[in-house]
Amino acid sequence: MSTTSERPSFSPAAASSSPPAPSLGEVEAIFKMPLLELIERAHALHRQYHPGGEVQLCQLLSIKTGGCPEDCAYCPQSAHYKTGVKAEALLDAGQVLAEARQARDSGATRFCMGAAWRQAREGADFERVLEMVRGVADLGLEVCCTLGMLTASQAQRLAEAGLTAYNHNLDTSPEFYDRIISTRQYADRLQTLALVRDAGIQVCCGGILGMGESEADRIRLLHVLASLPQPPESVPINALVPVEGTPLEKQHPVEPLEMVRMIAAARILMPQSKVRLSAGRLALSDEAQTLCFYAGANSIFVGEKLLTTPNPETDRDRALLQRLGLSPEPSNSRAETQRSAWQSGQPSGAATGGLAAALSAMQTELDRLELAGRRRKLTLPYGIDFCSNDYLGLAGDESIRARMLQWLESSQRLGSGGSRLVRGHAEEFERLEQRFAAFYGAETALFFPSGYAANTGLLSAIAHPGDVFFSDALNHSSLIDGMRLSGAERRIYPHLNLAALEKLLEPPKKADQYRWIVVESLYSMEGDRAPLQELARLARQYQAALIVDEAHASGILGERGEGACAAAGIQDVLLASVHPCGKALGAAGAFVCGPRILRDWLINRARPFIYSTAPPLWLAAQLEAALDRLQNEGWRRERVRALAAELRARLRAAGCKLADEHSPGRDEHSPIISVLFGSDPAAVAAEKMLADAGFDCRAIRPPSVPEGSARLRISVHATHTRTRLVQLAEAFRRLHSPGGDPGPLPSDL
Ligand code: SAM
Ligand code: DTB
Ligand code: SF4
Repeated sequence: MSTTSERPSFSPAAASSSPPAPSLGEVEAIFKMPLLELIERAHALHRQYHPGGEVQLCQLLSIKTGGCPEDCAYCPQSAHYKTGVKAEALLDAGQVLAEARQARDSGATRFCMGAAWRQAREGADFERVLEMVRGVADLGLEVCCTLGMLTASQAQRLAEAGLTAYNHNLDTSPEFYDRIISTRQYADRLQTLALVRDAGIQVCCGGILGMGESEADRIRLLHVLASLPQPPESVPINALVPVEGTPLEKQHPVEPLEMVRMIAAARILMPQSKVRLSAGRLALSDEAQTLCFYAGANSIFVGEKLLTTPNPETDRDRALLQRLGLSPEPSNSRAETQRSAWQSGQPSGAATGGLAAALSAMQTELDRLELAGRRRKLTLPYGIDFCSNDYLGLAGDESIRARMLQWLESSQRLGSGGSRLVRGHAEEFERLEQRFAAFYGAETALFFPSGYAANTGLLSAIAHPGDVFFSDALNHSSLIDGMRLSGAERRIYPHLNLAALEKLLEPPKKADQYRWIVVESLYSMEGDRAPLQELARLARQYQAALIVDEAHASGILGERGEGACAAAGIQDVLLASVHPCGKALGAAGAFVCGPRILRDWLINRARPFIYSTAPPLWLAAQLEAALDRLQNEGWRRERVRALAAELRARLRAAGCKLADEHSPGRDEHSPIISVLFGSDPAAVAAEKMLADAGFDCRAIRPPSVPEGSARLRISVHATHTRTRLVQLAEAFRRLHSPGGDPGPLPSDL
């Protein structure tokens, strides 16, 4: 391996979602830094990316112990060695869930199930594992599994069951691998990791120190991990636990400071990942563990056993964290009560029950969100609006206001007085629905009180357990909630990846199984577009139907602003398109457009429609007036699209990384432009700097967008002036060159 004495030049830019892959030389330079300097740098990044001072507690359970056909030289569970670990059958799901509940009650927020398998085999055992995953997820815990190699469909099924992460370690460098394992290849490992990633499951992948590997092997392992298409969300660093009977039984214990060095380098190279101080803690002093935490470890396994080998006692771990002022990371569910119980050593039952306890649990969780920079607050609008969805500027349009005043003068009723099925119906709605159906090129339309109600109402009404939804990974939460409510199976494919979708599609299993492909025509956070015609081709080929949420396309795309569906020639497979009116139309509510039978079905089955009070009648008047503007003033649409293309170019020139840069559905004229910052604190700081410069441009953070892709989402409006665009781009330029002179803007823009 080449060596270099240069100082490391690689720096994980705070303003990017996934740092560029480092070269091997850069990894080496980081790894070989003087230890104190390395720790100092790792700690600074650790504080920046993980400001809460929290350590996640995970609990392991061996659900299928021993008798493994693989020959991993470190492993007490391999059938090749006599270690005293007996081969056992897969545990009962009930027994596993009881363990998981106990783990949760003692403060763990992640439960990891390990099976001594070369690969997970289809059949009753795999079905039982899926049942365990569903059960553990229902307990509000993060669920991780490590079951050996997987197929694509197994990864998919684990994802659907609610698996958070899959642990599959590379263990060491590709060069050293065959000295440790002969029954499988490094490439097999990488293959499963890719399938896990494709299924939308988080990747947990790390290694073991102390197996006789060289420093170069550790550097190579880190290089491989940091160069995966996306770095693993979770990186376990294990110290070999030498087990009698294994080929590595006589290995010298790893130097504690070598663990610290490995953890610090992992923290620098994968700043957003959880770095887990994993096996081998029994051999580490409290002081060595302290240094590991300082260098960037933010998770440990708790409980008196790992899979088959011993682990420190829970009380010792509790005391150590308390002494260090580190707190166990709570889950985003009800784990708060367990967290305080864990800290105090009390069983969780002591803190349960009653209004005061419930409110106090909520407050503690809110405090945690605050610390992590994720607490959401209501903020009144400020500055120049570059964040609302009022793309055409109709929300405050004078002529619409004048028409509504006229309507109010002549109208007797304001509120609707009841649901549409009970006296809340009105001629105004009937007319409105017919007019909008004609505009959107559909047979009928049904008006819902909001886009959320339309999507949840539609999806939960049309599908049943046994049906299957094929859902783009970046679909809006209202679509996700609707699919969940239906009880149908949900198969998620990576954003706009039709090859992955096609792999998931298969002919229906039974005549009465219905299959729905669910997409947005213009994605709300990325601003890119779904390929509707190709999706329709797949729907035809695999006997599925399409559902398209036109939330951000309505009023913007299409010859007349009717959205993307009408002109796409997909009516033969299109069950419904959804057109919210709170965006380009500047009002509220949403139309579900589709065949007459669908409308009749929704009137009978869509619960948000049936059980909501009908919208106020003045809303119908506002929508009539807004549609007039949309139809008569095509310049608004053209202007938004032209301004959007100009702003994109200016932002790129200002050094911004745009979320849709590599998307196959990129649309230069899309009015939604997301500028990536990666970490939450970086996005929030950028929001504040733009606010100081007079722009209202909000940070969007997980869970609204995937982890590590916090961003500022800009929306372009027909009412923006070019001067404003120039000023906004300039503000971004300053953001990217703090303190320095950003230089003049290119004159050709
Ligand atoms: N069979 C599955 C596999 O190999 O992926 C899952 C179980 S395996 C026990 C999970 C991981 O535990 C291994 O990849 C290895 O990194 C770690 N491990 C196993 N035995 C160990 C030991 N004696 N010391 C340290 N880590 C160990
Ligand atoms: C990981 O990297 N370490 C954990 C977890 N992933 C599954 C397992 C450690 C196992 C140590 C040996 C044993 O207890 O059998
Ligand atoms: Fe089997 Fe996993 Fe142990 Fe290897 S590490 S022997 S695959 S249980």
